Amino acid sequence: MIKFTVNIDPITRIEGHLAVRIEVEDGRVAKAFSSGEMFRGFEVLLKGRDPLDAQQITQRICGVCPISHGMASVLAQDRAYGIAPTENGQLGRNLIQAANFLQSHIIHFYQLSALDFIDVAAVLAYEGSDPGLRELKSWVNAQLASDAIYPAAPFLPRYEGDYLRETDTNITILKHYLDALNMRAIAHRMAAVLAGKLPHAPGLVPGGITETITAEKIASLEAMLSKLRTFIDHCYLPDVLETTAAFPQYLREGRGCSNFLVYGAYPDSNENTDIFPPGVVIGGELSPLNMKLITEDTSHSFYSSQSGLPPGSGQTVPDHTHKDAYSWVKAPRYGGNVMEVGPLARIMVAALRKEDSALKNLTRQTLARFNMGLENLESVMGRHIARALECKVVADRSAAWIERLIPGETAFQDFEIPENGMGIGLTEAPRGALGHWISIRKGKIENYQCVVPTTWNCSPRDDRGVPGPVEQALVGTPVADDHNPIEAVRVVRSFDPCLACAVH
Ligand code: NFE
Ligand code: MG
Repeated sequence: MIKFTVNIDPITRIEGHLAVRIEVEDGRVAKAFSSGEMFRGFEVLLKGRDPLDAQQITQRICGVCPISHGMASVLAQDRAYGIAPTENGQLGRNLIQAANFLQSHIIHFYQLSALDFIDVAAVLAYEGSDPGLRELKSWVNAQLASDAIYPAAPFLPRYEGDYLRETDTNITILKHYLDALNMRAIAHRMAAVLAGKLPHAPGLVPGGITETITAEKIASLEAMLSKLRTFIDHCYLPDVLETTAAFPQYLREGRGCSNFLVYGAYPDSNENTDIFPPGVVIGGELSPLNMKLITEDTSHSFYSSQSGLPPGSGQTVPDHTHKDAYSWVKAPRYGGNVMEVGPLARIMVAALRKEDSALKNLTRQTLARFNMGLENLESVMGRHIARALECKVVADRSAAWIERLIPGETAFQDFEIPENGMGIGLTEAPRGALGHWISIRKGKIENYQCVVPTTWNCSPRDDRGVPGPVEQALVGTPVADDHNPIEAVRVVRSFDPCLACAVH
């Protein structure tokens, strides 16, 4: 038997510090270990602070999904204070979250993942007149001629692989790579209209949002959303499907733990359920979410706190000497089960529900068009497709939310902070189910715990030794070359890991 071990450390083109070790036997991954390589300590530094600091401090967990943390925090505080946002406040929150969501998914495909499939070297043959591509071509040429240690970063060095051969497709997607940077700026501006600024938004507060709604703001939101929707419909979604068609083997590789967890997000008073409905899929069966089943194991994580605690009474005591530990990420489990969260989970839950939803209908149409079954989505490309489909659903729905904003009506509901209280805030970040748990005692934060999407997906082994979702997805992946594990990084990146979030 031919055996080798590869340490991919760090994995680039993700957010944060992730190392993955794979043990390959006879050409396929037999074992995988995913390690979050740093400690942040947000749960520790929140203790004893004013509860209203929480939505500001937790946004600093991440520069990619600050809005998701701000949202989970204000939702937890809404519960603790016994308040709910007004209609304008709810619509405003949805739109802020949607804008942050759209930029995250677009950036994930173009800037973080597409270069696993698209050949950036194709730009060197470009003879057309697009100014962005001409500039990129001369920049790459100049970099290659320089004596820099890493010329043409972030494009080179790279793992060599079976990149797409068609020059036209490579060029089209590289052009959209450049356009995507502009889309991110537009989405940030869109969120800033309602949230004050991005990435860390001051306007997101318990009770709603602090910005007032005006006709001028509505017009500017409409103009920006329209550009994003055009890009999603005409570039992002077609590019993902075209990449899938060129790499059909990645509709088979990278299947994960096949259990899925969704908390739900984007409540809409005109609908019977959230735009992303909540639910749990275990062994192919859909069941309602039961929050009491969530616990976090720490037997393989660098914490000496008790293992298996529910987040409401969770502890975070870092211990870099902890025996058997190999990650700063805890291992959340649902009734003891390993769960994948994120776009694929949201599609699975929506598709298995009896009730119709925009997400379910779009998924069904897309699968039928490409002659695929739901099982094909449990794969590397399936996660990219799920991300693009839900991006379209959120963008389309945002147009209706903008129309329903009422100029001049309040978007904020006043409140008082109780001496003692507790609240749970559940939402869906771009990367999956996100929960914040707050307890307040004598007007200050007594305990604050976050269980974060990448904590679920990049978790290490649990108390029973069962590997986390990314570790399971890697097992079975063919890896041909120990110096060039491109197949493995394609699997990891399909989860869009954010380790800054995961270790928080
Ligand atoms: Ni730092 Fe985040 C998202 C959250 S991931 S990006 O999406 O919450 O764990
Ligand atoms: Mg935590």
